[in-house]
Amino acid sequence: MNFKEELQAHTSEVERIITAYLPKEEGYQKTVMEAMNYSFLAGGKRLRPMLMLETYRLFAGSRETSVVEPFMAAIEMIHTSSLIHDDLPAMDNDEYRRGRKTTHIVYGEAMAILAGDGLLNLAFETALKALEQKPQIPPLVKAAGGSMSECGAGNDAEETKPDSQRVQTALSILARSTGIYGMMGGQVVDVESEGMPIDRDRLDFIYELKTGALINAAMLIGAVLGGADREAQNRISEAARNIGLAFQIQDDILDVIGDQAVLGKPVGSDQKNEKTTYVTLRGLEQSVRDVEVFSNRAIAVLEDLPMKNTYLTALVKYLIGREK
Ligand code: GRG
Repeated sequence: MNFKEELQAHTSEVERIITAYLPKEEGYQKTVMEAMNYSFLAGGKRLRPMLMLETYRLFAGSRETSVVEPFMAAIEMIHTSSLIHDDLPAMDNDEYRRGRKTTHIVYGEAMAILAGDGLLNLAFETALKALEQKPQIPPLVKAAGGSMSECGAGNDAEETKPDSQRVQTALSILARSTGIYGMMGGQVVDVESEGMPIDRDRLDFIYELKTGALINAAMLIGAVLGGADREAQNRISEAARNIGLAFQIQDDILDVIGDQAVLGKPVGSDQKNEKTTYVTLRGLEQSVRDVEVFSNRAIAVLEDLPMKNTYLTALVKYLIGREK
């Protein structure tokens, strides 16, 4: 299988997992469920749940995935919720997303606001389902030591402990990364920075929160649920920070030189909204180099870990030249 085929197979696997948590379109409030499902099912790369699953596998190996699955759906719901709100007239005012008319164009503004709210809340309802999974006994996986070593193996107390503590940690990462200290906080500064020049510090702050926080949450939750120890979690965060920056800079680049038919959303949105981006601040060529630098830093961190997931590393490499 070449990488494109592998990516397709992994995307299908993620789709199968996350769509199982969507609401049935029924009851008096059926319209909002339709609007939520419309946006969620429009496609998208499913990058965040994929990063979560593959980081989980990096530490958990081939152990079953039921504990991470509700979190995969939850993070994609939060991401989709943010896209719906980001496209609203009060924000970027965009008409196309994921190759379709945006939610407010199809369902009206009020229903789009409610669909975003609905997905955000459903995300936490869904993540909580991880507590209903039968307890697993994932061993702690250490970052250091040269080989994959397990703490707690042979220790009765650790062996019988449900992973509810890891789920609790994962829930708190998800909540904090979504709100004012994470994605939403970044969006606030982004909105306030429109129409004025900003420096690199402020731009990096926006990127690390607006885009980076959910990417970090995805990988860190995968690591926590997979049983990574604190040192390994820190290294995953370092990799995720670089992936998040590279991903947003590539988003800036594609907004200038991308193809709307491939992207599924309009190009030129940043210019329309008078946004400072990496491209306006550092130029196109330097931005392309920046994507490579940040991605290579992330790859180096992943390759330095004693445990390996070759697909995860290949995915980060692939993202450098992504066209959508
Ligand atoms: C939902 C709590 C809450 C707040 C919303 C509007 C908003 C606050 C935040 C916007 C955040 C945002 C849109 C950041 C940009 C991140 C980004 C690069 C999105 C594109 O992600 P892709 O390329 O999209 O992964 P697909 O469609 O492939 O999933």
